[in-house]
Amino acid sequence: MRVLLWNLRDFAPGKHRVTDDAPYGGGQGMVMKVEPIVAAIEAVCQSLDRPWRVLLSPQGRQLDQGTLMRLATHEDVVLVCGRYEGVDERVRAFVDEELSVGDYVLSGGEIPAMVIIDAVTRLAPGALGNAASATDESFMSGLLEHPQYTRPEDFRGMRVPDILLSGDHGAIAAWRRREALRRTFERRPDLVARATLADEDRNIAAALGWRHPLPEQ
Ligand code: 4F9
Repeated sequence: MRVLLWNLRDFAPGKHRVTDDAPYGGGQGMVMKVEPIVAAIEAVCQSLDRPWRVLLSPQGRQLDQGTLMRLATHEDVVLVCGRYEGVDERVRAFVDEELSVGDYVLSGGEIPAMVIIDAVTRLAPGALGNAASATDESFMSGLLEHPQYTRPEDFRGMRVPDILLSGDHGAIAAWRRREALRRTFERRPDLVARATLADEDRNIAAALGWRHPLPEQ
């Protein structure tokens, strides 16, 4: 996989290579101009077969693992970085989708673009640990991770749960599943409705006192 960086200012004419301007209608801040952004998108896409163009902006749909998996299926993804004050509305006609990494203010879309690059890179076939974690992630799909421990067995009296030292792989898998469900129920009840659950998970949910409907499989 390759990551190429393009500087928007290289697509802005004039000595000062200006990429922003005052908003029509007045108001605070500056707006990213449409011509340099569209010139950049067109230049970048020219040599690509079927590029997928993404605008990073707080107005986009929020990124999730499913969206990242879909992005990973494209041969080429073009990440267009806006600014918080915003890009000219007409830019939106030149991208395929608009994505946000969350509801907070950043100074630009560059760090959100890096979030996508990192998350998509680790999905690529051949990425370190990709085969094993893909299997785990489909099993655990939509749940938080179970608690993890490594040496030492005892840190200032905080002991690793005995079950993890037992060598009983079946019991360990069951414990991990239960703890993943417990964590998700406690911390992210919003994820439960969309998670992929096994039949056994329904019993675990009942044992954990989960009183809400679980997703049908
Ligand atoms: C982009 C924030 C995507 C969150 C772009 C300022 C942004 C952003 N997700 N903030 N420009």
